[in-house]
Amino acid sequence: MIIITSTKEILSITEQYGARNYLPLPVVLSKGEGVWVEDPEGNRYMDMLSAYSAMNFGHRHPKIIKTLKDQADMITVTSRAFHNDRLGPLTEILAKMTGKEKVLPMNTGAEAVETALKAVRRWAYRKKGIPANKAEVIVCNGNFHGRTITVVSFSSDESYNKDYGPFTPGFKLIEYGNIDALREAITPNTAGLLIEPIQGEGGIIIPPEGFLKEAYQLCRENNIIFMADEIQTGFGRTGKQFACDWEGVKPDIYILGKALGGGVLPISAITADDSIMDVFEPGSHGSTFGGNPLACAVAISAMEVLEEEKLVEKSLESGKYFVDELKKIDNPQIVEVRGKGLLVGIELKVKARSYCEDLMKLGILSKETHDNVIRFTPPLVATREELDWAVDKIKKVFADKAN
Ligand code: PXG
Repeated sequence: MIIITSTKEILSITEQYGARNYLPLPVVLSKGEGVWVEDPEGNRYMDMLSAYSAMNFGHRHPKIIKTLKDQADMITVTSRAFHNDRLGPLTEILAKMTGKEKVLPMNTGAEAVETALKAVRRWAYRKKGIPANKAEVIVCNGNFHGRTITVVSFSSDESYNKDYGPFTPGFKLIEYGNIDALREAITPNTAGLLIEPIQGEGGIIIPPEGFLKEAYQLCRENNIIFMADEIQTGFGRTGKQFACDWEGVKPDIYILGKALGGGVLPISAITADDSIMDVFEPGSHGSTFGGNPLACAVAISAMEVLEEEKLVEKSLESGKYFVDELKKIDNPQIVEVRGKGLLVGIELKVKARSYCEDLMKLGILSKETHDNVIRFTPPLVATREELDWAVDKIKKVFADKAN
């Protein structure tokens, strides 16, 4: 194996052979521990992106890594042709956590979204009585639910779906957070509402207070399945176990991913009651790797860490502190500082990319979202001192930019 050790070499080889579907900041990460990551030259950065919330527990959480290693010494992948001894316990944990009767594991977030959509379509035809192939799902402008053709079929952002047609029909876009738009979009053929309780990729957009509750109520009144995409917002990210908890909403289907894998492996899932989940009979849906014992073991461990380290409460507290500190920054380019828990964005009047580049030079990794929002989503394990360190650098970047 050729070992390449310098940032320069890595950037050049990646540029040469790697597809250009991303535009990463020019930093190579080769080590991580907690909130810190390191490049091949030994420069340290604070990871304030956390792989878009996949790293809620920080890098290489010792308990999760131990579970990973121990499980690797037992059994890793079985397929679903056989049972394994890690899937059952994980389904119990997720069922109890979400208050649902059944759990269906997959791998990536997009697959979990597809799974929820399949469940809703079958439920529409078999339970609600919608005529064949007429089921409609309502989705929101600015949505991000993944990259498959069906999922990008209902994207409102061209960069996600331009020239990928023909698209999957059956989706209706409404304005995010607009209850009247939702009411008007409902027809007898509406089977489900798919929604992010806070839009992450859309620019850390928090819907008006009461919207989720009213939307859920409308779904109840019209026999529509409320699917919450908690892939980015779940597991403490917003200061509650799930972002829907902020409004006391218990979705009919939870869509989970990212942090479920403990920052180690991809694993996703949907949870729902039998009345929905029983539309899947053997053979009707699945995945080779979905529910594999390695990923399940890691997920169990991650869920234990979430509870043992009280990360939900910690996120709420740290998030409040962090947002309050950011709000103290007095800069004419800032439109708004907003967030819940440690899902935080600074909206700017200008493009955010150069701010992220300047932050990187000071040792902070963050990423712009929707051009003009700097996103800060540090691992939930970040300490007060670490957040203070970050706030200091963020203030410095804004001060330097102002000059
Ligand atoms: N739903 C939400 C709310 C997400 O943020 C997905 C679904 C899809 O998850 P997977 O595991 O299929 O990526 C996400 C993912 C990217 C990218 O590079 C994805 C996300 C955020 C930023 C970049 O595709 N979120």
